[in-house]
Amino acid sequence: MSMCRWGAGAYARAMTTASHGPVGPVDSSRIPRYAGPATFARLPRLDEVGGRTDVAVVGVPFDTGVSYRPGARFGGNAIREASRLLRPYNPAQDASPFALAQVADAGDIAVNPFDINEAVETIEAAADDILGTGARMMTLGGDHTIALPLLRSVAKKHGPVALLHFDAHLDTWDTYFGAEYTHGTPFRRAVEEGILDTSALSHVGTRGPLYGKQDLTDDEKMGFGIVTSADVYRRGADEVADQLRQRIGDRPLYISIDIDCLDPAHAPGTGTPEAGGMTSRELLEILRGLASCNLVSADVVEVAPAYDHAEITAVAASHTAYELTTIMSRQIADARG
Ligand SMILES: [Mn+2]
Repeated sequence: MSMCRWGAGAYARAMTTASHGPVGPVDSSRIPRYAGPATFARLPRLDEVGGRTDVAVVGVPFDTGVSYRPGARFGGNAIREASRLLRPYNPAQDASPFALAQVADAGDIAVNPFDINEAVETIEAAADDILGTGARMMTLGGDHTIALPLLRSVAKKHGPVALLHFDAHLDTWDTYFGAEYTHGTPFRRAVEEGILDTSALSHVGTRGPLYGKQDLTDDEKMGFGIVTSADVYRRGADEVADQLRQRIGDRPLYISIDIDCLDPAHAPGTGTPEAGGMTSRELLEILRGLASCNLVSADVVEVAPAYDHAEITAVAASHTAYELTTIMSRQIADARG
């Protein structure tokens, strides 16, 4: 029988697998990167690894919580498409993340685009299912509303978690137009619900005009420290990472990355851009400096591909998710000894 050289069968056979080890990405020396379905980093789907994985890459196509430009519902698949370029060895962390642990693409959580409350409930329930299998989550948004149900689920498992929030904005506002659940309010809700460890909360990359000084006062009362994008520029990524690491210690850590933490030059494809942001190099270097932290799950949100150019934003987001996945894979491998 002649071997089929195309289609799903050929694609599955080209997945790199160490004997009894994790199923890795499709081998790009056999099937070019631009061919075949765009799972994250060309990794297997969850069903192709028997429904069990150490790190689940999950999309949440939801952007009903945005206050300005919509479009982040398409972010997850734009990141997956850009992630075709990711290669299996990460020299910056001296690790092969997809060989150290099983990483699989768990597809998207299907949420109601017309009912935010129901969407938030659906995301929490789906996250409970995934975390319940023992997997860590690498979530691709979606707008920032989704961080609240993800944090609820993570806190059920780990207790209140330390939070590192990379964003141009505080996202600790109270309500918009009377709505409690929006992309500008998830972390105030999370503090109110007691699911964050308020001794280890930081915003990174903050900048831009606010409604008033009270925004900062309120935010500080909730326990947040702020590393502005100017701080990152002046002090450098290493010093910032050192300071963050000291604040976090060995607490279970959740990292939430709004891609608008980057300057619009590095991430034009987003809903609420602000001038004067970090470079993608600074963001990646800070993350690498946090490799020893106990990262239990993470998200990358607010990629809105309709405003992107040449996949600039989606490429930055895919590399960001890659660094986060590498941190988790290394820790999983270390814990196994
Ligand atoms: Mn945000």
